[in-house]
Amino acid sequence: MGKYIWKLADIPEKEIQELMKSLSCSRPLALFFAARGINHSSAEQFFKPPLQGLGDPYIIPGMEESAKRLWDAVMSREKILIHGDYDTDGVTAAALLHWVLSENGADVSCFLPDRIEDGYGFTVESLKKALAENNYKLIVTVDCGMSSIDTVAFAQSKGVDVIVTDHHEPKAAIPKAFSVINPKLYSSLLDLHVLAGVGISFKLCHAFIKYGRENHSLNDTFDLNDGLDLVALGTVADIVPLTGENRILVCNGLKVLSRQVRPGIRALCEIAGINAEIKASDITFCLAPRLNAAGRLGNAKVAFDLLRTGNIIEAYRYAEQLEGFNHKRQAKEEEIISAVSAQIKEKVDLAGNFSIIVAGSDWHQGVIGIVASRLAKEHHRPSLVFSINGDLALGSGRSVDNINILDVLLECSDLLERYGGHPMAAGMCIKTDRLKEFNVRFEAAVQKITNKTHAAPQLSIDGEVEMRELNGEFFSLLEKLEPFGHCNSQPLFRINGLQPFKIQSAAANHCRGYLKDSRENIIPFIAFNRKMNSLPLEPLWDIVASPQMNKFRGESNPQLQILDLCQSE
Ligand SMILES: [Mn+2]
Repeated sequence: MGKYIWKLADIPEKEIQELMKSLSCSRPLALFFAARGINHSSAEQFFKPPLQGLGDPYIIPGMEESAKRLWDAVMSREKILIHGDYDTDGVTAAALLHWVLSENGADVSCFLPDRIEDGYGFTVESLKKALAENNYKLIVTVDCGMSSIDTVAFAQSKGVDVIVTDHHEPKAAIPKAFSVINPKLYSSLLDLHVLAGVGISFKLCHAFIKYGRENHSLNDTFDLNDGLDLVALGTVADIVPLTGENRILVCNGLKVLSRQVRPGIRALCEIAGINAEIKASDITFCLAPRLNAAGRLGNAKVAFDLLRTGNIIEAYRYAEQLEGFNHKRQAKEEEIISAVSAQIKEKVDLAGNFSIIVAGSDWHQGVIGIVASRLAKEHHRPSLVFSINGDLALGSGRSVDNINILDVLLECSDLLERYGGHPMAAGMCIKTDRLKEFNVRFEAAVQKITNKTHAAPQLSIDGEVEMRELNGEFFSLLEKLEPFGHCNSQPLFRINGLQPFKIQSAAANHCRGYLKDSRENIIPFIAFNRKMNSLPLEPLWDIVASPQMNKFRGESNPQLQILDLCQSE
């Protein structure tokens, strides 16, 4: 077997045959659809996700009253404050709402907390800061606020209305705000649980425009669709499923983004070296890291200003600042990684342990999460990175499939000052002198949950195909299956009995070559992070691979990207 556990989608062949007939499509495409729960009736919308497919924003409770409240503020010139977050989702959510409100006559400002000074979320301290500066009468939170019970109570007691918009999991207590807009409060809105913070912000904007047209004779010249570039950015960056309404928002948003109308987007793309059509992967690997770098190493305000400005000269200045933050982020990351590697070599028994915990003095808080995520990926186990600052240590943890890190932390929660997050990612704070005991307890909790078995990572495979089934028609349709990302990964197939030839190294760590099936069909392949000497010596391989178009010097050719392989069974 290869590096991964190969997990083939288990769908009866009869169902595949029926899909092929009803969609008149090839077998690989039917496998792709079936593995992802797409059927005859949803396939058309999958290929061409229409904007009309977006639901009425008013179906989310609190939406219509909030739209009315915003218009009341516009009409009476009340000052509105948007309270966002420092990551790309929070910044784009804030920038979108700020753009829509200010273009329609609102007196609106924006506050983005500082990761180190203010910490995450809508807090009493950040609210006091904001109120000291201005006489706000209405605050809208985006991408945060769900757990800000005290802050909302404080605001309302000062006569400030708060509209909470958030997509984070609600806890037992809900803030008593003017309105709380979060589809996750309602099981009937399950379809909308996929939305990111910026997706909910878009819904509020949609409701605001709708209310304006119906009640304030707002004319039709304002086009909300021009803001879909921001929605695509935040949605892809936040790693929410690219299914349902997110697919509609991102597909259409990428088209707007690719036009690079917003000066900030234009400047950022130029600095990031993107000059073609923008794909979801460009957001993940090029745009989001630069926008996030502001909140990590500098101030998220720079990312917000970049997205807000209408001035191209200003935009280039902000983009250069982001580039600077990103370089600094990379340098800090490498610095911590090399310290961490030394620590692991010296102190961590990788074979005997089921988790990794490392700690260092004053490691940059904005970067430890990225380091934890690299460790979890490389060693495939829950990984925590602590930055020790005097008596307290702040930690960031990342987990792997099937291990809910919150469950693990709950087992040692008596040692923690506080913790929170998602099943795959969490933050925590602990007294430094308790770290040692925590290491032992955390490892024990992971051992208990995993039953002391090292599970290899899995590859979810759409099905088994013959190489000849991946024909020109299939490759020509590939683009229509995009955007690829969370919950819509690239098609992945198992293909058996292929003969490799003309294998050569590509860059330092990769290799490429050709594959031939028993009928002499030939296709090139690329295998990343595999050196030639790690390949099976046997004449025939079984592979797990993604078919893709290799774009090089203006030419586009089919190839297979091998993710895993072994000798033929
Ligand atoms: Mn978010």
